[in-house]
Amino acid sequence: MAQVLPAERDLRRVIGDADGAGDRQVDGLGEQELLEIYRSMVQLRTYDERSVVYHKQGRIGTYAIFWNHEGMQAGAFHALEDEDWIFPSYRESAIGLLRGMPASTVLSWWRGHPAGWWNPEDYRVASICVPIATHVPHAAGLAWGLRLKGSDAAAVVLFGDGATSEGAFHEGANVAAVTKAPLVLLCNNNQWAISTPLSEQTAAARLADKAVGYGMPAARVDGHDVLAVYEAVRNAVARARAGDGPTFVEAVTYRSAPHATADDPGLYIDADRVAAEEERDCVSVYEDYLRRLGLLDDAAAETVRNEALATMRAAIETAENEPPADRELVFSHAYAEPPPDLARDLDELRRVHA
Ligand SMILES: Cc1ncc(C[n+]2csc(CCOP(=O)(O)OP(=O)(O)O)c2C)c(N)n1
Ligand SMILES: [Mg+2]
Repeated sequence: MAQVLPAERDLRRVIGDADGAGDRQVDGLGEQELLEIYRSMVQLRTYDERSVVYHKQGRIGTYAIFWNHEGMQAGAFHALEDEDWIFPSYRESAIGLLRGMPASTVLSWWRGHPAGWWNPEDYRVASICVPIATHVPHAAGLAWGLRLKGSDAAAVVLFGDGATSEGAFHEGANVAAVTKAPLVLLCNNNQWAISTPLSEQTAAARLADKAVGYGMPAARVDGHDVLAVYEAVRNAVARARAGDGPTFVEAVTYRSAPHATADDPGLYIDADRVAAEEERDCVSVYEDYLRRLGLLDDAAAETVRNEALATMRAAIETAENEPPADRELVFSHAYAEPPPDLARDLDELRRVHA
């Protein structure tokens, strides 16, 4: 049977059980805001589900699935103001959609096409980071810079449980704390780093405990509860804006999907646990909460889903209609004077494709 790990019992939640026992409401979130959060979750869910289909159809390359992480992403996003920065990992590749980035841009990124590049400043969304944790120091630096410039904007950096074992995480966390950078370090503890379970990743009882060593506070929430993530990140951002420095937020989730489309988790994952997580996924849990408040019915939910689906269908068409990329771009923009071996490789590329 699926297990609830001891470390998961004390998680902060806003949404109660299926009967509404324990439901809370978050101050400052009215009907419109609650429905906006729902639209964001459905947008992300639809992006993710369609991407798996597009991958199977050979229309995008390897794809890092984020099924059941939509709540932690949307909750964090809605806790930010428009001027705040987001540093995503590959697991949050589509978070830019919530800032108005076209879905075709993100699909192009997964197609390895230059139309998938953007200017981070246009959306306050940094490049999707694939090397584990290397964006944590970047985010700390940018946040520190915002503070030095007198801006009251903040930044949030999203990374996984595995990232907390990387040197870059520790360096970024330390610099952020010492400089009182307005940064939220948001860890998606989905309990797996590809096939490495959390128990083999760390000897710490909770990832949130790591914050103590840097002199920053931490919050630990149910990452499948979109409003619990929202509340924790909003508090952390308020603290950042007040000049009090960074906060570590551990959102405890569970990776129910393969690591990526290239992975076969059947070899290592707990199938019962996955089935239990699928039963109580973050989008359905939030839908039920909104229904209990009388804010959502079948027709409204269907309209939101259809809008998201139409966006994705148009986006894959746009991405596929991009003219083929200039192959030589791979060699551009790194060196003013390419070293001889790179120049030889470029000649070879031209010869092969002549
Ligand atoms: C610096 C670095 N080392 C190794 C890898 C290979 N790698 C890709 S994903 C991954 C696991 C990361 O796990 P976690 O941080 O928990 O993130 P999740 O995939 O669960 O979102 C590893 C080791 C990498 N991308 N970058
Ligand atoms: Mg992980």
